[in-house]
Amino acid sequence: MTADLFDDLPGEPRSEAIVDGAVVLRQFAREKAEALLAAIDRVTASAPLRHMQTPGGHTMSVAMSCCGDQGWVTDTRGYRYQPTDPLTGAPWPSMPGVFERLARDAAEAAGYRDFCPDACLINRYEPGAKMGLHQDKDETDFEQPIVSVSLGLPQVFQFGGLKRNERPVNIPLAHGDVVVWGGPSRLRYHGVLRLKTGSHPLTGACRYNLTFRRAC
Ligand code: MD3
Ligand code: FE
Repeated sequence: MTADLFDDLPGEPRSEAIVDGAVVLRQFAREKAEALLAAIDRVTASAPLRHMQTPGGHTMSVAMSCCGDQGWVTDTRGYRYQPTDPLTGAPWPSMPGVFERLARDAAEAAGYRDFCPDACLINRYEPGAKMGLHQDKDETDFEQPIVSVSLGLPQVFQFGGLKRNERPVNIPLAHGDVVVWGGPSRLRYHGVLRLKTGSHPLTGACRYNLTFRRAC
């Protein structure tokens, strides 16, 4: 029981090196959380969150949207980045200033200067939603890091190896945590376990994850 009491304590901002190029910046986004969530609402008002189809014909449990010059999409034709939203045919909403500044600042804090993302994927997990182990390899330049921002309910992140069969390490990610994945960690398999039921004061019964990428 005692452990649960401390689960929700945010703690001080601090940075933890995980392995080879991956850095967790605990609480790096906490003070900007309200502004980030307001910006998510603006983006998803014109590019609605949706459950996309995998090339194998499954419906993803996570709801997704994008902003920036490029957006990541999946359908029965495959995975790819494209400049327009397939749902509306319109260009993806532009990247909010608060997104771009946070992504640059986090990359810099982790030692990656001049990160200039052209895509931000917005993931929304509701209870039961998960993302199986996968690699992010639809981008053109793997020298560019990926920055991820967690908001709302906590969720367990799984960090695997360069081969799918390597046993993953579990890393709990909380509201306000930012992770920068670069160098040799960039192509590691990763995923998130099913979101547990709960309620967060700012997001209610869900977790948002923002991932900033250089797609082209
Ligand atoms: C490690 N999202 O959108 S973020 C994804 O919580 C994705 O929504 C998860 O994996 C989420 O593709 C995890 C952390 C993350 C993102 C990209 C990575 C970790 C990564 C790329 C390489 C290595
Ligand atoms: Fe990923």
